[in-house]
Amino acid sequence: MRFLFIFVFFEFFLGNLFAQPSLQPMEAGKVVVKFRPDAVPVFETRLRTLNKTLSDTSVLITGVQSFDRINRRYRATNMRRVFPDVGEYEAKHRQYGLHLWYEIVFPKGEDPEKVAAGYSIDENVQIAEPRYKIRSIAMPASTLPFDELPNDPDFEKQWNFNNTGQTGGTAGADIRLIDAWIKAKSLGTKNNNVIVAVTDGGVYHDHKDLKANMWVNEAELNGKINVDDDRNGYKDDIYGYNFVSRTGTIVPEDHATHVAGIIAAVTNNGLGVSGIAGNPDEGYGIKIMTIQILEGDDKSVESIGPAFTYAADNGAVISQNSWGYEAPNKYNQSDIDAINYFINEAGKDQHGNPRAETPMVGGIVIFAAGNDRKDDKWYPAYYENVLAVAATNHYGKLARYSNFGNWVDISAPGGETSETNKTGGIYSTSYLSTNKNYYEYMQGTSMACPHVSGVAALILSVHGNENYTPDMLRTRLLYTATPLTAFDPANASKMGAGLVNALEAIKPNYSPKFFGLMTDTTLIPFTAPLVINLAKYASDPENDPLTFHVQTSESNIVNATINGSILTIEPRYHGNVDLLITASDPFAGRTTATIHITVEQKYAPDNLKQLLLYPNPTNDILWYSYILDETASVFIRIVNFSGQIMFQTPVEKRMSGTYYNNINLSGWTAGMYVVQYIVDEKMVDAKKMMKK
Ligand SMILES: [Ca+2]
Ligand SMILES: [Ca+2]
Ligand SMILES: [Ca+2]
Ligand SMILES: [Ca+2]
Repeated sequence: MRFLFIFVFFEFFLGNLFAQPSLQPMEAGKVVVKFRPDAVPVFETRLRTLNKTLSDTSVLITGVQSFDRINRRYRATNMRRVFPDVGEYEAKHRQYGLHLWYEIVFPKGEDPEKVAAGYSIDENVQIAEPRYKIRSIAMPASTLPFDELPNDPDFEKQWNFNNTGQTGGTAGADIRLIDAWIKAKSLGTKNNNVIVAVTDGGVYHDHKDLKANMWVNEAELNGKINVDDDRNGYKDDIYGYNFVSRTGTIVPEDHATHVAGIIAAVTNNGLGVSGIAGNPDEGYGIKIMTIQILEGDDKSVESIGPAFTYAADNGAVISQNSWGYEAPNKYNQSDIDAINYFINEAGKDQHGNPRAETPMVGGIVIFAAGNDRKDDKWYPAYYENVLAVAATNHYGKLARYSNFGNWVDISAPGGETSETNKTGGIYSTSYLSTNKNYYEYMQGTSMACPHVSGVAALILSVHGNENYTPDMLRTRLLYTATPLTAFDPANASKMGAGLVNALEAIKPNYSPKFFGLMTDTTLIPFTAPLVINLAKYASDPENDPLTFHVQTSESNIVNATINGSILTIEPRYHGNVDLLITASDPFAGRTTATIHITVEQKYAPDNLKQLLLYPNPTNDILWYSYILDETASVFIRIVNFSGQIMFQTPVEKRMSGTYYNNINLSGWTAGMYVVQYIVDEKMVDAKKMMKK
């Protein structure tokens, strides 16, 4: 019912965008401020002694005069940390400045934007903003109750996984899941520690088709009620945490349970539906952590941030999010800070080291694009560091409700249901208070998003290890997506990389190879650089795009640079040098080859002018070298900028060759000098030199 209400409300809103009064997409009576680091110790000390409760009505007085003036003006009654102190991870949270965020409470009649503006002028405050409301990205569900639980043949309803045209859609407009499972089985599993944080309403963790794949905090399961048994800062967090009620009691809901089932309903258990990464018997079993930030008709968590830090600090590496702010162009910076914390710190312990057997170091955050059928800035999906997911129908076309635009990263099946055809929706686990082990059809980008989270989990369960990074995962998801140009030419360019493709995404990566690149020593003249197009000598089994890198054993003999695939080797000096060339694909597949170069000793008269200085600038010792191509009289001279001679070597008759020596400049006045190279009484080269 909650979702029906939201839907009707937004239809109304969209049709009257400019005629209606403002939506007030903000929480009443609250603003969020970020203090300057030097202001916070005062507040921390003061708040410890204040002992205020949130029901207090007296004005908040902290002893910081400028701040208290604003508290009086808006009759602020309390403040508290947005990110609570959670013990062993507190130090890491402080590195991210999360302790600087406070929520300030004031009477609900005040306009939060005005109050935020009022606080933002205080010298102690860096940022002050209203708390923008969030909503589940849900669509009205078309329900199809079952009298008795179906057996696994309900996989037939899951066209999104394997579309044979069974629902009247287009065969092949699916995520290639059957082929992916076959491939995963042949590859074997590498990691059973993939935890996906379903950040949503509460997941019904006792659902018969989900229970085996729920994350369980064993210390709390076997611990004492109202005690934080594992000392992670949260009491009784067995399956995750309810950030709305601030308790461990998850309140099960249909939407979150549906989302969780798409990712990890228990596959092949003779019951109900399949989940993308839900088959522990085959080794690609993953765990769902339920992070409840929405509850009932209108209750949502006041501060999203701790939902992300909790998930990261307790082992999740994939954050699944089918929610967004109520209005476009709005977001809270504290939420964005927490999303970045998840991306950087998931898979790491409190010291920043990889967690034991983590499938990835760092996290990926995946968001539904939203159901407004608009190209607007819908945060957090719009935020560039997260993956934004648009929805397709069973024809592989942009679903009629889906947001779209060049900010969308990828698409996945979200389905479409109508009164006459419910089977075009996405069928998954759900929850009714009267039928707890429920299944139903739903539609929305809310349903599309967990397809990407599920495929991400499948990739990590097959390939994940301590060297796997979020960049590799993100690249793999986007790079292997099925282009939508064939299914929906009109909209394909606004639907990101294409339709998520589980088969291509879990294929192992093979490293590129070099072939035909010269391995014998190559003699190059002193006069001209050698240019090699490395793309002609390297290939990747999957035709992945390659990036090249070069490392030089002796940078004073050649200067080697790479621009795209073009390697340029500029001679500087005669001698031998090895160039180590690396070709890398986007998934950490790499190969190396060594090129041996000899720069010819014989040089043309033009190259006589070879005076080299090192280091430059210098503190004391200056090394110099020069090249001589025929027998001659030679000396080196240093002059200051007034032309005064400061130093001169004896004039010596020398054979052709390379000479070097050093001069001790300690005690010289700092400044600019010129080093001159004089051959048979002619100055053939001069270089500026800086004495520090
Ligand atoms: Ca705990
Ligand atoms: Ca407990
Ligand atoms: Ca099942
Ligand atoms: Ca490759």
